[in-house]
Amino acid sequence: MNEMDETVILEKASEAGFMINGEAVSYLMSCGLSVDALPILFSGIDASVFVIETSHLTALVSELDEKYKTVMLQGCKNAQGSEEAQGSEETQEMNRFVAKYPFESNPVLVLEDVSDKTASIGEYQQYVHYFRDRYTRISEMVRSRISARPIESIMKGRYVKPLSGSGNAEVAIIGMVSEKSFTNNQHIVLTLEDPTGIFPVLINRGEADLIETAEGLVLDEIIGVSGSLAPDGTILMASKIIQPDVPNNYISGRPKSEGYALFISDIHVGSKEFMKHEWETFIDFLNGINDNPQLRKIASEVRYLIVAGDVVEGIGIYPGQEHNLEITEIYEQYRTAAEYFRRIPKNIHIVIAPGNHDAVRRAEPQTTFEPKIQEMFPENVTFVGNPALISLGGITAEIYHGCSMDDMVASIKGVSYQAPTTGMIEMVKRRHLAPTYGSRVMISPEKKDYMVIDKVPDIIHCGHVHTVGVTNYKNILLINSGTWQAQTDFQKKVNIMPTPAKVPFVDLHTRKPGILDFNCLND
Ligand code: D5M
Ligand code: FE
Ligand code: ZN
Repeated sequence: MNEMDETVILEKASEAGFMINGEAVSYLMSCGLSVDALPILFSGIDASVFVIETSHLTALVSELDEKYKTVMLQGCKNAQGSEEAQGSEETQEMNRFVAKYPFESNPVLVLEDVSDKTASIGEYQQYVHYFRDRYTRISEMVRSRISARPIESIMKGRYVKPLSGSGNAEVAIIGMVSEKSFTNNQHIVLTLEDPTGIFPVLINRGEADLIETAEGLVLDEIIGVSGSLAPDGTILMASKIIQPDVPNNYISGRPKSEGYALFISDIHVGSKEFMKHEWETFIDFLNGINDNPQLRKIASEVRYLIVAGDVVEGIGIYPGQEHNLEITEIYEQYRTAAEYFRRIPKNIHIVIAPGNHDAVRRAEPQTTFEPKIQEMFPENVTFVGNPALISLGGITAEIYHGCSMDDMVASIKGVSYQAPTTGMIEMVKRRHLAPTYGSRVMISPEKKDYMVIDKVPDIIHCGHVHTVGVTNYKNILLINSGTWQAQTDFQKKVNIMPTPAKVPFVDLHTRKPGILDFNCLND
């Protein structure tokens, strides 16, 4: 566990998109919080704040003190040894554990999911359809953020001649970044493409801000560029780059709800590194078996458990995996996982989506589990594909396992495995869960692009990178739910440090997030 020091505070503030002044840093160091509390704390600060001052923090810290600090630290204390304490007040209270919300009061509506509709045949026409759909939907979002009047299509742009004497009139084009390169003089040249053609854009090396933005662009994302045409009309000299993103003042119309939703992923049942003991402590917690009254109260009010993929370790996922398997048969892995899920209280509505270790097609969007697997699980489970947009009694959540994070860590400065919400912010900026086609993520060109973030959800939930992170970005709660698998040899080699056995949750009434920690060092 990291020590709370100045560097960590600055780092976490920056991950949350803020700067922080010296006084506020000293204040935080004096509060005795756990490092895990920082992202939650910063998620409560309004996005319009630029530099965090002490005054932004005091109320949030006192709230956190009562509500989340202890919860985060004590998730691991289960009621082991309570047999000796038979008859004690605590045991009696535990025996009275009653779930507050019956299953019928915890509806899940699947708003979008490819599972029943996959029609990909991988032919050229299919690619054309796929990219046209992506372009049409995202370019609309860009259009609404662009101040200059965009040229209707790139094809027409070729015939726009700068008026003589007013060569710097502002024009704009919207297109997909199909190439990006540095010239010998360190300018950046982008090729933008729309359904009608391509057009080059020059970003002058003298414009430091623009260069930084352009460096962060990834292939196949859709942007708008405004600027002036070069005198011969063949290239656009950029003065502004516009990503679709979400408006700064975005406020969702989501209704107030109540109870709790819990978010997990990457359980990896069947792996030798699967943390059985911590996982069982979590299942006990859900059943009210825990010696912390605050946790028992939360458990009694849990309505939803969302699982974002990698339910099992799978087989044949990477070379040499057989040495890491405790259960070597895929259906046996699912039977074991299903047994665990049968021990979860029946009132909790569970939603399960697949990940890259699960036994579904590898290409994204991934369809859901075959009936043979679904039948093993209890009736309070709803299966969806990856990604899927669901509504939890009115609060919308986009679930995506998160394989595109591997691409983003590799290609975008500032995106790291240790701070998984940094990658999720990049998804929102591009309004796309996996912008780059044909890189590490295998994408199947469906007629519709299911990875476009069309309606802005209240919550985006990813997994895959095995680290926990919670951030508020423009009123969207970004959650990465970590893992239940200890560090593997592969992860050791590439220096990935997982943060296992932690469960992010959202209080659906206050919409505030928290993290439960089931690491049981002393049990
Ligand atoms: O992914 C678990 C973690 O390992 C996640 O942080 C990504 C990382 N990972 C997985 N495969 C690769 C490759 N091929 N290169 C780099 N990093 C990788 P999981 O899906 O559970 O295996
Ligand atoms: Fe995983
Ligand atoms: Zn994964």
